Amino acid sequence: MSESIEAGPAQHRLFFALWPDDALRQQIERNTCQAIKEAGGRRIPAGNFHVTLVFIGEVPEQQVAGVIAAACEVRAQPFALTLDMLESWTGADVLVYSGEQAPPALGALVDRLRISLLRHQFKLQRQTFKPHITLVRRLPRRLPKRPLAALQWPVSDFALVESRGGPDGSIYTVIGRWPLA
Ligand code: 2AM
Repeated sequence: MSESIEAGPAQHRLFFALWPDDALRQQIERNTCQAIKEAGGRRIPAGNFHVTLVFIGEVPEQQVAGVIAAACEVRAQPFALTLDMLESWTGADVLVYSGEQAPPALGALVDRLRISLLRHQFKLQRQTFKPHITLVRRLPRRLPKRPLAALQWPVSDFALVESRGGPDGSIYTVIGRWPLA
């Protein structure tokens, strides 16, 4: 058997996300650093903070263009996202910075991304969407839900991101960004 058959086609682990700029990342760090210290577990580096919109999963190399085409067809309005709660989710054992009130335009963006991906023949898991940034994984104990300093995020685009496993956790690479208008 040849090497290429054994290795199989290259796969890319992809997801759509809201990707904060550096100033927002610093603000997220400021708002959450005390809670993260108290929580224990494995902290997510500030450079990896994001809000997942749609998790796509493993995509063969030759189908990545289809994901990009699906993104290009999405039209959605800009919106303001507020994150203002700290919660731990059991099962996933994560600590998250979440928003109680998802703006309708955010729900519409997620729906349109999903519909566009389905039109391009991508199969998606059922996912209940609640906007959040994962702060800590392998949380050692559940913490009571509580309000946190609010982050006001004016969202004007969305991103397609590739995730690869690294020695110290996930390495994310932004493949493309699309404006909301
Ligand atoms: P999370 O932050 O809520 O854990 C990249 O891996 C992103 O996709 C992560 O932010 C993660 O969301 C989400 N993700 C990873 N694996 C997933 C899966 N199997 N199902 C749904 N979302 C997943």
